[in-house]
Amino acid sequence: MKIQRVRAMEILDSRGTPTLQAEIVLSNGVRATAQVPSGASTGRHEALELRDGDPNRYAGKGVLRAVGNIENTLGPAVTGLDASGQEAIDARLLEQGSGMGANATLAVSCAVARAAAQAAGFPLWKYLAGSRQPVLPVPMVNIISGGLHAGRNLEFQDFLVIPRGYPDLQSSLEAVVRVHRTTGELLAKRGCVLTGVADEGGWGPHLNSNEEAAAILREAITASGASMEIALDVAATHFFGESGYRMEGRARSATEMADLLEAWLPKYGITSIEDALAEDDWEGWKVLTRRLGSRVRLVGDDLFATNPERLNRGIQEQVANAVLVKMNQIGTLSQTFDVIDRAKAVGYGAVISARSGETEDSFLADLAVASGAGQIKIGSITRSERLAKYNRLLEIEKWEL
Ligand code: 2PG
Ligand code: MG
Repeated sequence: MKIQRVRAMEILDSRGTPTLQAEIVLSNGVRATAQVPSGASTGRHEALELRDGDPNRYAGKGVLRAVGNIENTLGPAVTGLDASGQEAIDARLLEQGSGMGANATLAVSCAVARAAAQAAGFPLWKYLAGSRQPVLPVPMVNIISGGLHAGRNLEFQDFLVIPRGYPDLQSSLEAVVRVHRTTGELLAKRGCVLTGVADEGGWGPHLNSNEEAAAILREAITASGASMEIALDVAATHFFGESGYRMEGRARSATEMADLLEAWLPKYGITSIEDALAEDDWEGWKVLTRRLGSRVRLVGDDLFATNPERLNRGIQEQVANAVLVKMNQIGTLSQTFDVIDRAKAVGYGAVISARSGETEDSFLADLAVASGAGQIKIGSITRSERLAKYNRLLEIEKWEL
């Protein structure tokens, strides 16, 4: 089926910030759209997210130039191509230059895949999987937020839970919701005023220390009788400066960060730590991986930026042991699969991840299942931009797998 028409529009994400929706129409009349997410704690090595920079609209964050790039350049470049040739289409999108914006290329790339799946009569995950073995992913769910997602109330960005030992996603989510509720109750008992939610739907309390958040989370897991591991996204890039890792009133070295986290592993049952160190602290990461890599999943987000070259460097230098996968950090579906497949081939973990600014698009859920990555990070279990993905996973579990 050939691509007949491509168009795009500016929509709003979960923070009320502009983002893109693209639509593909195929020659047989099949029509599909895709919406792209946007981060707040973005890494320096992410692909370009093109914004207008016009201070009179959305403080410069409009995406009308990206809309124009889709309608005037990317769309015409792929019109007439066979929609099932994802790699050729993605290559054609990239040929138009990085100035097009990864948000623009990704919107087209995902909309094409969705249209092709529909034309083939397959659920999206089945179409995307190809010869890969699909796996329903285990969620890594945000319960307490800090960092750039919650007004810097804590330095660490995410305190998450990973359900373990449940027979299916449905029962896992029921337990996660219990932990979320119980955490809220424990916070309220301590006098935290809980008037809102953080960017990803978790609690965003003011606490005395980062460790207090881990302790409350463990207490909530016990109190709710749930079986959960704890995961952290330290997002250390965002409090790293010339003096080191600046947290709780003083600067720490990479070794001191490793000391602190190492002590927490058994104390709180932590099995996964993302961005424990900053995006360019390769030496620190080597030490950290040597010390903790056999005991805990060390996930690179800002570090790898879903970039095949950075992941390869990590593999060569034995840095981290897992990669966080965010489609908009790289800009096309084919490159995203390259990163996931490469990670899997060398025994690195892959966690398919949403952004803090999300839309109601559930593409991510299908991608996670299709890739066989086994893990997904969507944020918390409130706010519909998150639930769009969880509910899609439930639907795949119940009706499609
Ligand atoms: C992260 C993500 C999602 P952002 O750091 O892992 O939690 O945040 O989209 O703001 O980069
Ligand atoms: Mg992160």
